Amino acid sequence: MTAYHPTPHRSVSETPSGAFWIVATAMLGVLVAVIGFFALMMWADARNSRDSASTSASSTAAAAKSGASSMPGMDMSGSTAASGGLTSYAGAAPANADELAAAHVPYSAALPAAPAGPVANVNLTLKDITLQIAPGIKYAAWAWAGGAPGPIIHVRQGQTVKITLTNDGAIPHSVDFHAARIAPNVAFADVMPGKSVSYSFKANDPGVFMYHCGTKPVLAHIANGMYGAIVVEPPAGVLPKADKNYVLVASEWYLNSDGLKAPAQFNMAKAHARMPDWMTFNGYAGQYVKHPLTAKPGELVRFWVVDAGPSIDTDFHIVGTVLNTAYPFADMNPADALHNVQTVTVPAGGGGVFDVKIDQPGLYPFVSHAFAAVDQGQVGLLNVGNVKGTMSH
Ligand SMILES: [Cu+2]
Repeated sequence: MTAYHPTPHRSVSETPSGAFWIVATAMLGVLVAVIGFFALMMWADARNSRDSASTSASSTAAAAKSGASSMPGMDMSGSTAASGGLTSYAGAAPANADELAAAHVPYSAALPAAPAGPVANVNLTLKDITLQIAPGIKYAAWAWAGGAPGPIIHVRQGQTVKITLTNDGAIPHSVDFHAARIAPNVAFADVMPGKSVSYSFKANDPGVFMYHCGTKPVLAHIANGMYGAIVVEPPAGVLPKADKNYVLVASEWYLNSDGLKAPAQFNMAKAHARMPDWMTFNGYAGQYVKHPLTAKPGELVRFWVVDAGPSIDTDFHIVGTVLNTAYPFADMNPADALHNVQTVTVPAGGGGVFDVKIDQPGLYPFVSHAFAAVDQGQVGLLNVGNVKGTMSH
């Protein structure tokens, strides 16, 4: 905080130099102060978004600290040649991208049933795995045994959630549940490769919550795919009964190559600069455009949305309708809900729940209306009434 000096010329004006030097050094002082100010702003807003030697050194040190310096799936070298710098690989696609999109098996967005009884046992396995994040785009992820996001977890308010986390990855990981009120230094502690850990918490707070690996550097672990959603459903009767429940986890991907031939890896410089190559719902660009979610006309469709980030908010919007009821920030108290609103922000690390009833058959895109996100893949379709065709909105 010392870089900005409000009176940079004071000491200069006190010295008995010639007028030229007084003016010249005063101007230099102002220049230094201005540069210092902007340097501070850049540091605060996008730490080390450029490939500087210090970026390289600090990133490598951070990686070394977590034992991650030589891990596949993490390019933290910071050098332009190795990491791709800030080159965008958005929109890269092989010639047969359309075929690949059609053949892709979409992540199931349907909310699974909550287990019965007082305890919900949840087993999670972390794994280094090569994923497809867009048609023909391979990414060497640190994720879950089933890919990214991790499994959708559904429990009922008041149930005890018993988490068992197994680390099948090559470096330490952990799991942080936003739905828990628990000492994080104990429950969310690092688990060594090959080891497991268990902890329990009571799901007293209803909503949809993020869970994620909280091992440092957290930005890299989340961006690599170590996130998911847990729905804590309030008791029957609190919310109107939904005919369809869909869970969407929004996230960003930062690539060090196009991922067409060899799998891309994580690019820390682009993550710091918040310049994703791809943005997705449930881990794969545009998967519900080719494979739409479905509803019948007049059904109550409930979207449980988590924005895993790591850094960019999701402005949830459904084209062609208005959100009948929104539970912003996944505050499930009906008295706090909003009605008949167009777009609601889901913050990075937060959730939101949205009810819609659509009478007219058609194809209704759901998007983050921060529209760069749509171009980068954060778009899907709700097919109401089993209509034919597709659209490219
Ligand atoms: Cu991790």
